[in-house]
Amino acid sequence: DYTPTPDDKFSFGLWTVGWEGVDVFGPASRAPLDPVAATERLAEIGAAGVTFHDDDLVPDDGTREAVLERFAKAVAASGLTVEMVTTNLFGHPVFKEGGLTANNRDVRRYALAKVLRNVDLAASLGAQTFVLWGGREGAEHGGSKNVQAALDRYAESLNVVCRYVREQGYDMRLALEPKPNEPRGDILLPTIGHALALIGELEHPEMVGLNPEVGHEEMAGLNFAHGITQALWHDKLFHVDLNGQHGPRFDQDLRFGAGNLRGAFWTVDALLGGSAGRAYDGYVHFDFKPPRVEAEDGVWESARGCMRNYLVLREKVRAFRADPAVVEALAAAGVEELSTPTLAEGEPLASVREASYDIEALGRRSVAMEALDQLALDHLLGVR
Ligand code: 3MF
Ligand code: MG
Ligand code: MG
Ligand code: MG
Repeated sequence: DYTPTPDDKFSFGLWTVGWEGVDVFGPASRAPLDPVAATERLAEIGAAGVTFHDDDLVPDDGTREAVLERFAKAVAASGLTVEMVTTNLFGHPVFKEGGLTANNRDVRRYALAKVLRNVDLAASLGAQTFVLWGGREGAEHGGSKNVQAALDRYAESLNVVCRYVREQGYDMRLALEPKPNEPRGDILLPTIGHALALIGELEHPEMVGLNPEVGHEEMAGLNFAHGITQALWHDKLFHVDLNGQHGPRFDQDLRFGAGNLRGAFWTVDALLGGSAGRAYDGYVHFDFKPPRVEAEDGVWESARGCMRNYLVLREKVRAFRADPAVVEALAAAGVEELSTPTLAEGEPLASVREASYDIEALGRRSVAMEALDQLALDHLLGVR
């Protein structure tokens, strides 16, 4: 059966099952969910970890301590791990024009202070990953944002946070979460590639990686499996937000497996390392929204569905990779040949430049990729 166990390392944000259904056209359709009750229920349904934004749990004021104490107790009793903490730099109107990259310097300083405060909180709860999603870092108007200065300020803040983590001796890494748009018209660091490039410019690039989200890349029309595979190749897949999305439209946050199911199959394959590549070993984190039409029963149904779909797909991916017909089809498609370097060790350039190539025959060669893909679909459709 597909019953999740703690070894599967599934985790959920409090804001996911706790989403009350507020959208741009209407108010809440569900009652608030007590974070303690949510934590207990997540443990019951088989999750191993829980994550949250400061604002999901505690207001940024003097009532913090008591609320935190009650939550920390509940987490300990449930057996869950607080594996990731993140800071809300997007909800309050103070961040309407950005947080770490707002034009207004006081806003930036408040945002940085809020991040540092929650880095301390994350460390105190044992979280080793701190996610930063800059949903308000961006613009709607062409001339309103000096993008080069904004990137300077983004890097400046990340450098400050990294220095602080080191000074405190925290065992913690930062993970940037790219998103192309929504809520801002255009968000800075819109894709995995943009974020990777910024990380390369930081003082401590080894401390900063990514938390890519399925829907965010697919909103930009990109292939999520390829994106996370490149992140793995750079050793930057520090965390992940799994969910579902139907192509480039508003951010749907469907449960994992809904939306682009074929993409979900290759996403699981990528997380497992594809054909003998580097695999992801972090928490399998879901960032979805139980649809607004559902009542509380539907909330838990969709949370269970995320894990179930992951486990079903994992089984299918493993069966696909182990299928002798697939091994043969991979060979026929020349997939392994790509692992052979283009030049032999020490080979002089003259030997590649002066060789003769039968480009007509090469142009006519079979690549047998439809056959390979059909095997994948047969596995996904359950007929193999
Ligand atoms: C928005 C998101 C965010 C981030 C979160 C950091 C509210 O589309 O995906 O969720 O995931 O802020 O973890
Ligand atoms: Mg999202
Ligand atoms: Mg989303
Ligand atoms: Mg997310």
